Amino acid sequence: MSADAPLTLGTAGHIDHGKTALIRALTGVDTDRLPQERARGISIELGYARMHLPSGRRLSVIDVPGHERFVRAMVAGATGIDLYLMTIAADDGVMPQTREHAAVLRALDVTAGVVAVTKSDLADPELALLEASELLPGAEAVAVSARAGTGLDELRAALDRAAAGLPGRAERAEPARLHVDRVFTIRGAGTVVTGTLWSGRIARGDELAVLPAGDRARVRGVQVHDEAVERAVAGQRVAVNLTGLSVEEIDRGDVLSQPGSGLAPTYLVDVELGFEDRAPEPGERVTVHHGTRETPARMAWLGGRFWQLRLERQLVPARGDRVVVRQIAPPDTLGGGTVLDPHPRKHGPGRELTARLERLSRGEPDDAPPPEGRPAEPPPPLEPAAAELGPGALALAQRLLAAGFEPPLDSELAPVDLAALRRAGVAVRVSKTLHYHRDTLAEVRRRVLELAARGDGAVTLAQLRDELATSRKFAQALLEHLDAEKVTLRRGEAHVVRASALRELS
Ligand SMILES: Nc1nc2c(ncn2[C@@H]2O[C@H](COP(=O)(O)OP(=O)(O)OP(=O)(O)O)[C@@H](O)[C@H]2O)c(=O)[nH]1
Ligand SMILES: [Mg+2]
Repeated sequence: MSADAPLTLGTAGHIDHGKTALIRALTGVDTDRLPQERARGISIELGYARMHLPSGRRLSVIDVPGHERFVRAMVAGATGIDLYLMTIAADDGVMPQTREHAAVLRALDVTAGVVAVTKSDLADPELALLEASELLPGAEAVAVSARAGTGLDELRAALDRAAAGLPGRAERAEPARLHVDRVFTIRGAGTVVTGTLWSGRIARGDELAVLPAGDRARVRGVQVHDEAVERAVAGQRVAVNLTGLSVEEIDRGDVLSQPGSGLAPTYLVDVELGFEDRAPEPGERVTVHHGTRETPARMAWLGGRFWQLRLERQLVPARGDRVVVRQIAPPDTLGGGTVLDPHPRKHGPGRELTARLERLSRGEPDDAPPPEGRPAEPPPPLEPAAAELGPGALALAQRLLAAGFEPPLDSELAPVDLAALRRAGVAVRVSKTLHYHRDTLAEVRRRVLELAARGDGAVTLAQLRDELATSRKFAQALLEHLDAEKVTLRRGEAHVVRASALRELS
């Protein structure tokens, strides 16, 4: 353990409970940078500041928005933090997002933190202090006022006590990994991404892989809180200037990792979960958050506390990572847990499987062969004919795969690469303007057959749209393609699955 190891602190709490004002009082930094944030008086994006505690401990602060519509930003911000600063306004008490943020912190296993009862110049803080001890037992609670400047020293001391037991991440010998939370360009510098460095180090000159697409980029410069550094270490807020990659080729939610780290995108994850008030129904559609990315998913129950998450968009998890599971409508946090197997096969419950998951849950090495089942990942993307594809075409294949059910328009793609991919059978024309990766189409076909099997043997445009969580435009192109491929037959509104295709299911 090192008292020097940098830590990341995340704010939490209901809208308007004084998170941003408190961070400004503690650090001098106004984390609401956007004009619309200043105009509306609410936080929309994640904000960043740094803080030095009296002990000398350095903290990177992530200030999250409290609005119920921005919980996904809160989860993305909270995902790499070491400790929390929960605010509860003295004049308002515990409110829905106070509870939901507390649930997210539990789901992420962020157990160290402090509660600030804010606005104690407006109301007696006693009641809110009591509520705090019920909501987050074990956390110190301090009454403060950002306006009057009271309680700030007590709060800093409490933060120091909460931080004292935390080892930080810097000394873990793990490959570099950063979950991107912002991407932008700086004139003269090019593409810059920011995020919390979860593990490892990033230094100027390093080559990094961008997942899930698999592109490579080189690090031209590294900054920690606006200061250029030779290298950034785990636990720090980092801005990385990348060469060889345009802003269009990288998104919030992507993962920068050291090549050879073993990280790979996946549509399936076996997890161990705990829930707040209710467990999802087996088969329920939920939102799964991991790192700074989220995706709709189906919950397949594996028995006990074990589940398989069948993801609609790929995540890039490692064993031991935390995930948050949220209800789609009305949005609310159900719970969360730990990734046991980031690349399982598609399977249901089974005695051998349970025994293996129990072993993984205890942290034992994963030496058992995976249980029998259908391979989770689509077959290896490239056939012998495709082995001669150039780097441009390979990158395009990855891009199509990563785009999932919503591929870019042909007009946005390099025609030479697209033609090469089509010849190799990797890209398949689905409409006049769209190509899909063939693995994505295989997934669509599987989903259509499943949907039809659950219903009356047919699917409608609206059903497929909802199933794939996409727009009518993509769902329509896909259904027309399946009609043309003789998987389905159009009868009015319905696309009836043909008997020949149905046999695939049995
Ligand atoms: N009187 C008083 N007002 C405060 C205090 N702290 C914050 N406020 C006011 O409360 C309002 C909301 O404060 P913010 O800091 O923006 O709240 P927030 O939690 O960051 O809000 P979101 O980020 O939108 O969730 C602002 O008008 C602040 O000036 C305080 O200690 N005393
Ligand atoms: Mg705010």
